[in-house]
Amino acid sequence: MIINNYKLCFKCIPKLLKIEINRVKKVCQPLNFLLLSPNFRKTEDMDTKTLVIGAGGQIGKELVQELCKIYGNDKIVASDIRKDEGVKCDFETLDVLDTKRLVEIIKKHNVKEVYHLAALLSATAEQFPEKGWKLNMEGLLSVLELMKDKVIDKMFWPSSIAVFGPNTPKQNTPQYTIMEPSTVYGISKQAGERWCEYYNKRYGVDVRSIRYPGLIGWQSAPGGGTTDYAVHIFHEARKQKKYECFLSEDTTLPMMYMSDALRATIGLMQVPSDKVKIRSSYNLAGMSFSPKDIAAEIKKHIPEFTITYKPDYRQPIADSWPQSIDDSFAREHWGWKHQYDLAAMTKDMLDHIK
Ligand code: AKB
Repeated sequence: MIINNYKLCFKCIPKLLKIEINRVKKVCQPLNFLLLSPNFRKTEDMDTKTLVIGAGGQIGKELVQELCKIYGNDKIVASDIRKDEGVKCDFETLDVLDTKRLVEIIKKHNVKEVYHLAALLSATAEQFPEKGWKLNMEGLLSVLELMKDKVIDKMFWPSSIAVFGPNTPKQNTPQYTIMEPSTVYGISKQAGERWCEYYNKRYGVDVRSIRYPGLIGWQSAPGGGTTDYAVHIFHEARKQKKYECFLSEDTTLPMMYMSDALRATIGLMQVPSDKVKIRSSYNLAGMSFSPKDIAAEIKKHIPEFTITYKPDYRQPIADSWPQSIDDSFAREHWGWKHQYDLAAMTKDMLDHIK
């Protein structure tokens, strides 16, 4: 794979990262005048706001609603490439690779906290590796640089179970273990984790992160992930009473209901900084199931439901990931506790999807 005339291999990744960070620095430096201008300092007296980058995505949509409920619509700014007409708070169009525009938004709204969710997920990134690497890496480095310059106080950045790879223990995968991700998405998330920890240790930035499992919710559609089948299956069960799954029947993966994921995300952002002892990213677990397990659970509510299997290019991605996760550090450090298991999640999904 060629990026900026460099062949992407494991040996040249450090070199590539250096290039990326230098590029971000180049973009950020000329913008310092914006941040230090009297006009910008004036905003320090204003109320501060929280910016959600990638607000139109599966997590972003629901996170914005939840943050608005907790803090009020006037405290939240949603941003994405395209406007989501449903948003109740301020909305700004933003391509996260456009650092100048990002700084403008931060300045305009006096943003102090950021949830940076914009990313290309596993399946899409495998189809567009350069784009996946660029979006997932450069966006993160831009925000970390702004944190280093004390423009932003706190950031949430999502990692994923994709940081693990085929050589990782599959059951009860520990926080600290062999990783070696085999997808571009996983490589970008692992590199991102290293950068988050580095910026925290070296510059003291308050960055917080979770390794999300597959997320399932009824309000927003997933896009481009390997775990997306676990959302589609509910909509097809209601509409067609059948579903063709792109993973094989016994492919067990770690999953989580969206309301648990939102509680974890906002909960981690709310705890005092000294409780956040891991600054790469926390393992987080909810439930684990295979397509066969979820189909059996759906059948309890819709007896006519049938499932067939036609594994595609997403199967090897799923096969490289853990089956269950040990999240004892999250439980110990900041009191994480999941609420939904497969049965409770299935019932709630079907109650909401008509
Ligand atoms: C994906 O399938 O790519 C995501 C993830 C597990 O990070 N849902």
